[in-house]
Amino acid sequence: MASIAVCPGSFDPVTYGHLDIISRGAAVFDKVIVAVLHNRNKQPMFSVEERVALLQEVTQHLDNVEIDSFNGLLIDYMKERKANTIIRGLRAVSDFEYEMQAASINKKLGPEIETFFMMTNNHYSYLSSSIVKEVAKYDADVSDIVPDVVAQALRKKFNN
Ligand code: COD
Repeated sequence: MASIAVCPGSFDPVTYGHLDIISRGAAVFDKVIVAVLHNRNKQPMFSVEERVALLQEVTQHLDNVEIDSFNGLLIDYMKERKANTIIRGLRAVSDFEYEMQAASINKKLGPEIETFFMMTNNHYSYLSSSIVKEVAKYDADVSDIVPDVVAQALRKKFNN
C-alpha cells in the first residue's frame, strides 16, 4: 500500500522552515499532500488561494508533493484522502505541548492514523510565519528565510 502523508498547516505564508519539513517528508513517503487550512477564526494575511499558489510554486521541483486545502477536522480530511500519516515539524520545547494535545485528539478521532514528527533544521529553528511577517512589515531583508516569490508577495502586501 502506498504511504500517503498529509502535512497540514496555515502556511501564512510558507517559509524555508515549512519547505524543509515538506521536502524531507517527500523523501520518506510515497506521496505528501500539503493541506492548507481554511482558517475561519484567525484572519490570515494571505487568502487560501494565495497560500496554495505560493506553495505550488515553491514545491514544483518535488514530484510527489500535492498542494490542497481543507475545511473542518483534519482527521476527516485524512480519511477522505485515504492518507495514513500526519507530518508535523517540531521547533522548540514550546511546540511540544500543543503538538501532544493535537496528536492525542487526532489519535482518539482516527486511531489508525499516525502523527510523524520531524525535528526542525537547525538553520530554521527560530522561524515561523508570524516572525516573517513582522520582519517584512518593516521592509527588512527576508531573502534568507523565505523563497523569492514569497518575499515578493510580502512586499506587495505591505506595499514596500
Ligand atoms: N521548522 C520546522 N517545522 C516548522 C517550522 C520550522 N521553522 N515552521 C513551521 N513548521 C511546521 C509546524 O510545526 C507545523 O507542523 C507545520 O510546519 C505547519 O505550521 P503552521 O504554523 O503553518 O500551521 P499550524 O501549526 O497553524 O497548523 C495547525 C493545523 C491547521 C494543522 C491545526 O489547527 C488543524 O489541524 N486544524 C484543523 C481542525 C482540527 O482537526 N483540529 C483538531 C486537531 S488540532
